[in-house]
Amino acid sequence: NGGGKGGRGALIVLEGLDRSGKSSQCARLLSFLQGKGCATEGWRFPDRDTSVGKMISAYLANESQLDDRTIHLLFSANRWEKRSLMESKLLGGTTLVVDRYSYSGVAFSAAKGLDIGWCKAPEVGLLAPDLVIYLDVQPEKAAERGGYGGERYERVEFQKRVAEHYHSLRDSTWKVVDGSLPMETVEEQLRELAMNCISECQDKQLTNLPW
Ligand code: FDM
Ligand code: MG
Repeated sequence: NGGGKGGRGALIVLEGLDRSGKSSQCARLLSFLQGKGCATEGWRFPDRDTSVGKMISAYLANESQLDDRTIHLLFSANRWEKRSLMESKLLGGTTLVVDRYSYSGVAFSAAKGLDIGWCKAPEVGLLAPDLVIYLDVQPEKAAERGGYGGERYERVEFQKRVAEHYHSLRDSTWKVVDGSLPMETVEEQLRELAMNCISECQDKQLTNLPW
């Protein structure tokens, strides 16, 4: 962990709508923490490199059609296939900065009309984040940011419903950051949240998602 105390790493998740700035902020946070000498890796879900991830990627690019529940379970499986590696990294003292996690899984599928309880069920037993940073940006504003890339879900009406579901998922591990502030301001807030989280969770047990 760079601190030399031998504690575990932190599981830090960034969530938010498409074009909320998550990926840029993850990259900035990652290089900041690495620069501080903290063992840190940047992860993202979906992880499009695995065979499950390739199916997800094709679905998102509209190159394949899948039933709503089927794609939901693939997104979940894509986290499950990474769970043991995630656990060993964290226990070994590496902090993970993760771009999207189970909250995306539930919010996006629930926005299609699937039952929330059903959406949460396959996430039970995955590792619980120590900190979830939600980059809060109005769906209309996000859409203005250079537009969407043409993937499935990149439509304002849909993103509005996703935002409502994200809202209902907020719990004590969430910190909401105003993603419409200048990039440097957001970056500064994330640095502080992350540093506090890393030092606080060194001696804390890893737990599973409480769903
Ligand atoms: N997405 C992402 C889901 O629908 N479920 C999930 O479990 C995850 C992790 O995939 F629209 C959606 C959210 C987004 C799309 O994500 C691709 P990226 O961050 O744009 O690659
Ligand atoms: Mg996207």
